[in-house]
Amino acid sequence: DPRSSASYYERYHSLEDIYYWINKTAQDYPDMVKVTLIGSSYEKRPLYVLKLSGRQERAEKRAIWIDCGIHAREWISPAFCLWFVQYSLNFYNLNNDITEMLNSMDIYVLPVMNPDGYKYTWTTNRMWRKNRSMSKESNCVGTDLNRNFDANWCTKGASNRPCDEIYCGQFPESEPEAEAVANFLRSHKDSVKLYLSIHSYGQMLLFPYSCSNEEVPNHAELFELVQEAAMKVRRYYRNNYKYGASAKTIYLAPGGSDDWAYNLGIHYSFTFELEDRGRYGFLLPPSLISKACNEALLALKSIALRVIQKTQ
Ligand code: PAY
Ligand code: ZN
Repeated sequence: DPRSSASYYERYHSLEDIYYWINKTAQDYPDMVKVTLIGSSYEKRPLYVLKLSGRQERAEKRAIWIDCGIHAREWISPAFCLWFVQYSLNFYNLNNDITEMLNSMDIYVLPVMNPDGYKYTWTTNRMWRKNRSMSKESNCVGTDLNRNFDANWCTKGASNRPCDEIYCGQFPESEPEAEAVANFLRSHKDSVKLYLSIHSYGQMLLFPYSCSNEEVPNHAELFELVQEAAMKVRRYYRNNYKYGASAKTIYLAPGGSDDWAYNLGIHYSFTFELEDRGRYGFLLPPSLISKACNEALLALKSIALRVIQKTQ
């Protein structure tokens, strides 16, 4: 089985391969993985979420949400979700951090939030960012799913022009992919304590707000979490990640999923920008996947274990 070889995770995979992988992973780990359909894309492709659970059953279990592939061209992002799932399943009961994570929290993983766009980057345009929805007023295709959430929707940092890369869509959650994620989180908001959205590139650990220059009430706490995670990445992988509130660290990005999740009440909400810093940008070569994933995994574990302590 090619999936059990490490090199499977050191390559990028087509959407069809990823659907196959989801199915096979669930079959191979029936006691730890459940697959749920949370909706479908504009072009009617399924949006599957894997729920990872340790074997310790608890009545009221907290949860982590991780989405990958909100932007089509950021291929390292779905690659990270696959890497993370495989690592968690392989090292449960072998690695202390993973064991503690999975015994304390269920982990929901959406490997490809924008399957239509991802497919399009494999077939037609490698640099596509948005989804593939048609608008009535224009011949241009696609809405930026990270501008389509209801958080200062379509203000400065987003565009109301369908031809733009940061087009916010017709109204908040106009896109089925954003709506599916928002519906899932609304119905799980009491259990989900940590929200994580994986992007590239830039090497940054970001937290709300993206949609305004205001500080969130627990700014200092979130800052400490990303600072500690970045310090570990620097120490173990000799790589520098910037960290801080999104609007001030990168730019204003209203309508993002991280801010929306925060305002819903998930007060540990983060966006990771994985490798690199621009040498290859979105075209990160497969030989660099493993380092990019390992350092992001270290940051994730650092933050998740702290959140487990804090939400005890
Ligand atoms: O905090 O929501 C956030 C991050 C904002 C991202 C965005 O949606 O614009 C940042 C960009 C991204 O990953 O999409 C950064 C990349 C390099 C880009 O395309 O500009
Ligand atoms: Zn992105």
